[in-house]
Amino acid sequence: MTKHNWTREEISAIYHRPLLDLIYDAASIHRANNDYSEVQISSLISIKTGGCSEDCSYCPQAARYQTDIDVNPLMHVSEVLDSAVKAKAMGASRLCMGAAWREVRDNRDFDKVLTMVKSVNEMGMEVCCTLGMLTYEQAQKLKEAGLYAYNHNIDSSEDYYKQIITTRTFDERLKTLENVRKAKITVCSGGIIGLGETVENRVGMLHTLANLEQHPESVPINALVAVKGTPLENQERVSVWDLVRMIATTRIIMPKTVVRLSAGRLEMTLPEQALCFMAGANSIFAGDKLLTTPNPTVNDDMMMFDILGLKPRKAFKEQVEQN
Ligand code: SAM
Ligand code: DTB
Ligand code: SF4
Repeated sequence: MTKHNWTREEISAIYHRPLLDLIYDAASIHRANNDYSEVQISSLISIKTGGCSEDCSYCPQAARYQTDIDVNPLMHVSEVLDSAVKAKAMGASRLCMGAAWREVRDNRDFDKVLTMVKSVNEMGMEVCCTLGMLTYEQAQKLKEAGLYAYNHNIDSSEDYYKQIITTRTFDERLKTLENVRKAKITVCSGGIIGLGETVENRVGMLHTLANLEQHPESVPINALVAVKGTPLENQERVSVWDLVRMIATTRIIMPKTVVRLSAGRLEMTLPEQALCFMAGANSIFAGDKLLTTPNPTVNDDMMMFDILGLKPRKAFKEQVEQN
């Protein structure tokens, strides 16, 4: 049975345990609940890049910051399908399509996204989208098109959220997650560490996620990629020990959730990533690029999997009822 009434104190106590005890407990819980040799490979495609109206202070795609990215309108369906074929060939079981939108609008672009979802689903991959805020009706349309997961991060704790983003509220984030759940799409929601938040803000973020009526099926933990031109450009890189603590705590409080070691892997060594897998991470984004920033090469990742004895997880491994 998974628990949905965690207190902040309980989560904080787990986070602050002596590191080796924390890793040991998280690894034990991971092994008792999941096939620990399997890691989900998800591939990201930025289907619409930059020019976003929001002010998320970490994001290179916000129009108001001067960053060095190629701004692109919505990709053609055929280009997306070409990328999906390549992602599948490198072992990805999930394809996540990201758009730099505040919210989905009911227009021709949305119709194109629905076509992309339908086609990628027909290729036998788990299709995920991250398109900003959604109404229930839009979530239903995505579900009908074959969407498997929707990514919508809460990013930080409710208190710290206001310091990072002012153009929308934490409650609006939760409302979209509710709409996704109601439409029976699996939920992918996590956040970022290294934004200048306190440890208690991190605990607050995990508290919100672990006390949702149903745990998200996946929780991405991103380490901030500090991008030149964004307000957080000078933010110091988060310590790998903090990342391990965050992953281990997430694993302990949400035992069956897929925990994704997301942005920030490029700066990590193989042994550092190995500790994250030991502590319960069981998903990565693979491919040379995240949305706009670089990521380790597929070759390097495959070598890492070989060394660590990990294998890619197959698509549609059901776990929905267990959460
Ligand atoms: N526009 C949509 C939204 O904000 O929901 C979807 C795309 S947005 C880029 C998806 C997520 O990427 C954000 O919620 C954030 O968690 C993550 N992200 C963006 N920039 C990042 C950065 N520089 N470092 C780490 N994570 C980042
Ligand atoms: C998530 O949690 N991380 C991904 C995905 N969901 C959409 C995005 C990471 C973006 C990192 C910065 C960039 O490449 O633009
Ligand atoms: Fe826009 Fe999403 Fe970036 Fe915020 S995180 S600026 S909503 S693309």
